[in-house]
Amino acid sequence: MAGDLLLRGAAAGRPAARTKSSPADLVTDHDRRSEECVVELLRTYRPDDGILGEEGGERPGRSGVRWVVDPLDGTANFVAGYPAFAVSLAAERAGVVTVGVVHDPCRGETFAAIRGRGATCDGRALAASRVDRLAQALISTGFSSDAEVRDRQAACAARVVRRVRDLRSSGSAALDLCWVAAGRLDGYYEADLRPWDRAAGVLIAQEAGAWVGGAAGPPDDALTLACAPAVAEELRALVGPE
Ligand code: 2AM
Ligand code: CA
Repeated sequence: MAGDLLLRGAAAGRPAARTKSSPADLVTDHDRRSEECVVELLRTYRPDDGILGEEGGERPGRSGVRWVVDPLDGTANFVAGYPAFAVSLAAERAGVVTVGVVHDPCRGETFAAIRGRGATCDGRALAASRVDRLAQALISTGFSSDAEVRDRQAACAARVVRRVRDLRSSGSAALDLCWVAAGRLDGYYEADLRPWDRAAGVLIAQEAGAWVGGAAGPPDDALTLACAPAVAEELRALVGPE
């Protein structure tokens, strides 16, 4: 339902956008309306769960389950009509993500994972890439809306692009992580993400057999990395903290 709302919004022409923390950090009425749609459904089917939404903040619950919601991941793409945006939902218990769902309304694909039970796209099991050489790897990354962080990311991307088959940037962290899960990408890394950008996609990539990690241990706001296991050490050395 939230995906249909976004698809109709994109088809209706260039949606009006306001800036948040920087000129590159955008929000539209559709971000808010998509979140309202997701929250209404969660309130109906899971009334006792808490919700953390990118647009609406924290809504406490009492069941011990909290949903982490990005109602529109890839807002800059959505505004431009570039077909790479998604709705991302993750359920966590005691801070551990147990369920992740990412819906891509443009391709009509829904990625899902339950911890310990694998990852699927529209019900079909997913398997991450087994590529074993960075020189053969198609890697994706994304850029922060913060100009100073971007400078560091551009320098890092210059190092990476010399070593890999090619470098992409979709503008949707959630979709990039799902495409690692599907083996369409051999790896993805990005600095400066927030929990709602990565929560569902990280579980989906992990459950599909990708290596996932961050600057020190699990993915965190400083670094999210998901890739074919055999290239993880080399890629992490290239994009991780110096
Ligand atoms: P968004 O579209 O929901 O903002 C692109 O590099 C990725 O980074 C997207 O997933 C985008 O999510 C995210 N992103 C961009 N600016 C961000 C910000 N200020 N805070 C959190 N995530 C951001
Ligand atoms: Ca968003």
